[in-house]
Amino acid sequence: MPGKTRPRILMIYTGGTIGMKENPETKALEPFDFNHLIDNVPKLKMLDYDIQHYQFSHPIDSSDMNPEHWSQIVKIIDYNYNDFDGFVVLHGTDTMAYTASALSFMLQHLDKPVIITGSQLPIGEVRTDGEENLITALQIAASREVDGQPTVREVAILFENSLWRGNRSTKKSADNFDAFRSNNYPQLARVGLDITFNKEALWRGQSPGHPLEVHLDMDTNVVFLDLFPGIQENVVRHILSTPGLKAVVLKTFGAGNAPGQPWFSKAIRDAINQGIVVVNITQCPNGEVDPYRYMTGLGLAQTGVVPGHDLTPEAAITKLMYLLGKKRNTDEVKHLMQCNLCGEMS
Ligand code: ASN
Repeated sequence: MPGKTRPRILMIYTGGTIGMKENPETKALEPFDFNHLIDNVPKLKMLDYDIQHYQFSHPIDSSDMNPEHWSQIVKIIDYNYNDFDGFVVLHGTDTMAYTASALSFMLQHLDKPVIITGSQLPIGEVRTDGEENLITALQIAASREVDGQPTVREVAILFENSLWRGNRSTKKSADNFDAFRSNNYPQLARVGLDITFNKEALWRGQSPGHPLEVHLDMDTNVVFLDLFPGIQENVVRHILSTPGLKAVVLKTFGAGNAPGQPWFSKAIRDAINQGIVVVNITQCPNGEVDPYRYMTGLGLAQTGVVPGHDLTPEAAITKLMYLLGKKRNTDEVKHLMQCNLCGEMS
């Protein structure tokens, strides 16, 4: 029974730099198979865990990740849920924060750890960060409270010295080992000589004991509209009239402000009148949308734009895919975008 015996962990290998090798001709890094990865981490045997693994038949660079891959990961976790204490997903860093956010919505009532990790240098390189990340991720996935319950009961990203909530994380560096950050939420754990959990920050579900509920359909009729000074009406109108478009994440200035020109408000109002959900998040890495602070933000709220508070871009877009995939109507989507479903917003 999970919780009493040797920790049973399922590793899911999707690809990413951690398992890559250099192509001898092009010298570019390419995904490689799982055995190569495992052979390079002999220390795994020092962990007294029962570790099983599952690998994507074609490991990918995470730039190729898409909602079908997310569904595949969710199905594997669902199928093995009762047989394992925790799950470690090995994943490329480029879209890791999107996958972490998506999985947090697709795995409702999760009460086991799903720890996503990867690396900046391939596991075969002398200075790799992959070995340490993998071992720490496994230790976190195996960690239990005194009552035998898992310490982490959510989707989280382990990278370098920190454990972050998955749906609060963003990739912050293309070359530092310390590559992730959560700008609006504290670390879930600090990794130093010990792994010190921040107990108050860890997610504890609103309905403990509720069975896991998985959602596989993500609706991808969504888009980011990133504002900049000088953005043109024809560009905005073109994006908003994309056939089949159902929702837009509007990335605005500062506390949620947008140009006050009448053409802009009209373009947004026309989209909303056609049933498109428009969610306002800030371009600033830290802080949140406050639609009442400036006239330029209030104007947007008055056209019916939904404040996205302190959602990350990754969480905002995947939450919309999830809610639209559940066939929620427009009013429900607007309402739920402002509710905290699994720790994604303050
Ligand atoms: N391009 C790689 C990926 O996302 C980057 C990495 O894993 N560090 O798969």
